[in-house]
Amino acid sequence: MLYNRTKNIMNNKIGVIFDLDGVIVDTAKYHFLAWKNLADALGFEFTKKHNELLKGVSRVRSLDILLSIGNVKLSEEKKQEFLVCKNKEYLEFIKKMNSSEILPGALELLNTLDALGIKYVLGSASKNAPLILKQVGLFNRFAGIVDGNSVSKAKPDPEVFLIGAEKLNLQPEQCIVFEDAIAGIEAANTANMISIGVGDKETLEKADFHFESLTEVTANFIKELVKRVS
Ligand code: B16
Ligand code: MG
Repeated sequence: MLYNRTKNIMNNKIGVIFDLDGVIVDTAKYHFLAWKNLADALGFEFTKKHNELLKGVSRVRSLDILLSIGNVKLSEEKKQEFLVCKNKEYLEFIKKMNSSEILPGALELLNTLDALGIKYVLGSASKNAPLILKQVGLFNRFAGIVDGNSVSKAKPDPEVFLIGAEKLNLQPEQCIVFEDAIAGIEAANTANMISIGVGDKETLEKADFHFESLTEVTANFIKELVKRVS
């Protein structure tokens, strides 16, 4: 009884928007392998450090960054060809994913939010987000999905998160965003949402709160945020 009351009280006050890559799963390693193959074919080195620049960035923008690293200029037609080719290769890795690839603490946090009656949606730059969520068995857990297909402007533009707030039926100030990329934290801050950085503290210094991993996020922390928003 008390549980249900708490659930109802909290339900409408706050909502959560999760980034996908780097927060729920680590697909960056598969992006890296596919981009590296492309760089190899074009004859230049692409390192894991370079790959950091592509985190949270759209596919098209990622290719531009990659080409600038190799100082390679391509026609629009050739770029389209390479984008299709890279994604095909990336999908080969994605099709082999399963629930063992859910990042530590993610499932527990979703369970905590469910128990508190707090709704959550996805806010990812990836056009493959629905497939990835299906692969790891989380697709049906989210109240909505905003992905690279739903937006016209990529992070750091706040569009992806503002659409997320609409799906949650909440004002931006009532939303909290979990993000691993600088561009995503900037997008959340511009949207006037509570930004929570997951990963390297120095990289995510502009986040309102920071955790090394989702395993550190407690139910009490979420309850405090609910109070703060109220
Ligand atoms: P796709 P996120 C982002 O996912 C990745 O971090 C970024 O590296 C990738 O380029 C982007 O998705 C687009 O992905 O090629 O699958 O459309 O962190 O926003 O969940
Ligand atoms: Mg990310």
